[in-house]
Amino acid sequence: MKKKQLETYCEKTWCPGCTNFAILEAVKGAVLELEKEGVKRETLAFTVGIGCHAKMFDYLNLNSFYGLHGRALPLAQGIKLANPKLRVFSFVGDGDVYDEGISHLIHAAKRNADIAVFVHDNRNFALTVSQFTATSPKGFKGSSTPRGSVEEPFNPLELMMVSGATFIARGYALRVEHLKDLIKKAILHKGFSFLEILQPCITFFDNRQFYQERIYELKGPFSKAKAEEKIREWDYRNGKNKIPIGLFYKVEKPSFDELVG
Ligand SMILES: Cc1ncc(C[n+]2csc(CCOP(=O)(O)OP(=O)(O)O)c2C)c(N)n1
Repeated sequence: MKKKQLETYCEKTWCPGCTNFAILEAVKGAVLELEKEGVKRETLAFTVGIGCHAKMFDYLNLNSFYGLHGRALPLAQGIKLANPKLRVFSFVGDGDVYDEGISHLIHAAKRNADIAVFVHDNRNFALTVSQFTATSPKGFKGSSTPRGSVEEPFNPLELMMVSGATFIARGYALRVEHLKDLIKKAILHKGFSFLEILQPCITFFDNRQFYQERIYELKGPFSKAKAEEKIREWDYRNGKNKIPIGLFYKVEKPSFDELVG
């Protein structure tokens, strides 16, 4: 398959310079490589929430389903149960999956649903012009918190570890090759794959410099104890610590569709 065949006729309406363009490139690269390795495009399907991230539906020519806000994951799990031969993944936003649809995220991880979740974490509700989310830093100034958010963010990787995710990784939108590898690994993993993608929002929260000064690549996966230590190295609050990216944790366990078979 040629890269062009993964494109659609839709005009791209992301902001100029949006880091979603980089994520889309990484995804296309991953799909092309998977196809070379024998994974046919017909066997891939994805769902999206609502938001800037969700336009992946408009721009990526694969089997797909546009969900409701926060509801991409039940859709993905339904598709997987109906046709277990498919490899199913979801593109979701931080507002989408850490706020509106957080219960679906926790339960999909808990039951080890065989889907991959790609979180475009720009640390705000971007499409609706910048309300704070669960990963916005304290003091974040947006349209719902003009004087600065008073809440501390949480660390979604920590939440995924206690919820039972069997694949936990973090990538950076602007390290496209590295991200492409993580996306491939997440799609190939049998079980619940969680990939948090740190994504500067050029329009509402441009933290490129912050990330670029702190991000470094891990050589994981690690044991559970070591993965937990690495996951806590940066807790989304502390501006001083380095930020590890890569695969933290991976373990094989029966997936939900196998168990209910
Ligand atoms: C139930 C519901 N509430 C609110 C909205 C309005 N809404 C549409 S997009 C959006 C923001 C999406 O933010 P996020 O999930 O972080 O994705 P991003 O746009 O940042 O990629 C909101 C609040 C909606 N569509 N449905």
